[in-house]
Amino acid sequence: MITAHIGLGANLGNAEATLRSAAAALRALPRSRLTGLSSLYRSAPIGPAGQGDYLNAVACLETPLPPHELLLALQDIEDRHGRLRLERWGPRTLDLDLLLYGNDHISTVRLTVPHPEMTHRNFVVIPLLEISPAACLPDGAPLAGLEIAGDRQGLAILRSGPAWGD
Ligand code: A4P
Ligand code: MG
Repeated sequence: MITAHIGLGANLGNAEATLRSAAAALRALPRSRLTGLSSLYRSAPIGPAGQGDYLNAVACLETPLPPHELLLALQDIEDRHGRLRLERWGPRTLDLDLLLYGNDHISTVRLTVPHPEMTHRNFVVIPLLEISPAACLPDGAPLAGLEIAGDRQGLAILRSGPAWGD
């Protein structure tokens, strides 16, 4: 089993309902176990101007799925939530990013892990640290040591607590 961290993001339609449904789909992945789900955050959009705020969360999954199979499973969940790939960094109904896959470095045409943008994004690093405070990059650097880990600009907790039952 490998511990994988997955970033969830949405900024179109009923983003909260989409992320709840995506979390349920992650929970249902074969032979895998969802061991952590961060609070639900509202975040200011990064990318093209004119798009609405995002909702973001991070999930932790124990899984035997190899990384490219996990990516396919994530893309299948995106597709089932009406994901349209239109514009890089543009608005989307659901975006699932494979952030960390154990301590692996992966660099293929289809998959780059750690996700190349993650260390610049407070809406990834802060939720990830909420569920995995000791998380490190493959080179051993603790995520908690990143400057962005202390930068809550543009970020607010919308629903806290396990599974957003608040
Ligand atoms: N791919 C490579 N590595 C990965 C990985 N680690 N995880 C490939 C997931 N996919 C990965 O992705 C394009 C291709 O990336 C895939 O086919 C896969 O083979 P995509 O999701 O279709 O395209 P994208 O999301 O438009 O591009 P990208 O670069 O993944 O964008 P990001 O980084 O996901 O950014 N602002 C806020 N506040 N919150 C957000 O969540 N998200 C984005 C999207 C922009 N601004 C945001 C947010
Ligand atoms: Mg993506």
